Amino acid sequence: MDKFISAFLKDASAKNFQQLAVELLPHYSTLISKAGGMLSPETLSCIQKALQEGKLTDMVNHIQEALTATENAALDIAVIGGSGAGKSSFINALRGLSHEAEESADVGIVETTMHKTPYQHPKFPQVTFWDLPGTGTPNFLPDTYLEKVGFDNYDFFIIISSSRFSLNDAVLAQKIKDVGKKFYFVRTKVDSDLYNESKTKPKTFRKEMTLQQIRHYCMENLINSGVSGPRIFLISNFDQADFDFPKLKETLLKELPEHKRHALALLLPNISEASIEMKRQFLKEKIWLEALKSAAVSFVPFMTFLSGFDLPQQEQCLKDYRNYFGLDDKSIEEIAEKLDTSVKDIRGSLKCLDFWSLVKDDSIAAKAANCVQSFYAIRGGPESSVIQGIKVYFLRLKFLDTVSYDAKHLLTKMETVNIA
Ligand SMILES: Nc1nc2c(ncn2[C@@H]2O[C@H](COP(=O)(O)OP(=O)(O)OP(=O)(O)O)[C@@H](O)[C@H]2O)c(=O)[nH]1
Ligand SMILES: [Mg+2]
Repeated sequence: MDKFISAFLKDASAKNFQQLAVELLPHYSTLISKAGGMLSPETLSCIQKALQEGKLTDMVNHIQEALTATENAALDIAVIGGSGAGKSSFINALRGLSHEAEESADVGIVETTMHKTPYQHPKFPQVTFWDLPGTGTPNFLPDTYLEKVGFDNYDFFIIISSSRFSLNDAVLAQKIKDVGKKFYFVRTKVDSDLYNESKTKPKTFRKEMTLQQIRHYCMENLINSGVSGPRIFLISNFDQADFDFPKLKETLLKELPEHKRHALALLLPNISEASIEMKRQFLKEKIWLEALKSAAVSFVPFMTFLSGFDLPQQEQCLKDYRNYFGLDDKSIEEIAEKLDTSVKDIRGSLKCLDFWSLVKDDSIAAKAANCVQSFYAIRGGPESSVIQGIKVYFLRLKFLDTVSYDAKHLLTKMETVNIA
């Protein structure tokens, strides 16, 4: 059990709450991923203050508000670049779609992006990628561009190029900055630059040096066009685990408002153990917040009815986790096809599909009972909502660990096949 929550349940004295208020921030920092958590410093200090003053109803409300804001957060990502720069491929990569998938953004060698086109994420409808006409197209006029595309609708802008960035890109970046939004320069197709360089200069070719040259060239070019300290991410849309793609994702997460991080973290494809682990951490933080909320609720008279152990809700939670980690029924079929094996075979290797065996796990009830013993001591009798709340905490952790374990297991299988 999380030591903060058990300390909370053990002692309802004002002195203990004050001590926990001191420990809240250091403890929270151990729970979150390196890309940050979903509570803003303001929310954290509100929760801390409520705890310090023993105002548990306020504490519950602050946590609930943060959870609701996270759940309802919409994310709109603008992707801008010249014709053929790789905008559609970038969007498809982040949406976890192959270029041939039915819902994928058109990818082609002719100029296919003439209008602003929204692409909703197939699993997260609140997330939309906007494929915007590039700065190199005849329609581009820097002075009116942002107005025309409705800049206020986007959370951030990705400016894409597969060669050098143009003066128009630099002008646009400055205008994005002026309206108070964030932008990121993304240089695509570095895989083909490396390939070409290795073919033309087989004796002197060094991967890191070529990448350094591309970075330097893009930087210089943007600085000369008036962008100060540009940040450039070198990527291949065909390999999200390589080059600066992981760093780009981490930076986007870090720089998003806290309540929006969750949406982006969950949609990022499971391309590496590190990305599965990051997703797990975000979901674990949410489980922790829900448990802290139910622990606080249990000390507030008349609030206990809020928590309960609702089986359909737990079943839905497991389904959601499977969805987040690409282990839903449709994804399993796709994986079986990729691995050239049967769906039955894949399903047989996964532990997360058996809801009942996970729910029936006796150790969950035992752990929950153990945890709430001290709570009885203060409240003088079994408080079913507390046991249920704690059971939900253990159960969800179990779901999460099982699903992420299975996701890692399948990732290793896929990597083995790719290498073979
Ligand atoms: N090698 C390599 N090719 C890429 C990469 N990204 C895109 N491509 C290829 O570049 C071509 C153009 O990619 P798109 O994603 O259609 O580019 P776009 O910016 O959407 O193009 P328009 O819609 O015409 O403006 C396609 O053949 C892609 O397969 C990459 O990172 N590496
Ligand atoms: Mg396109």
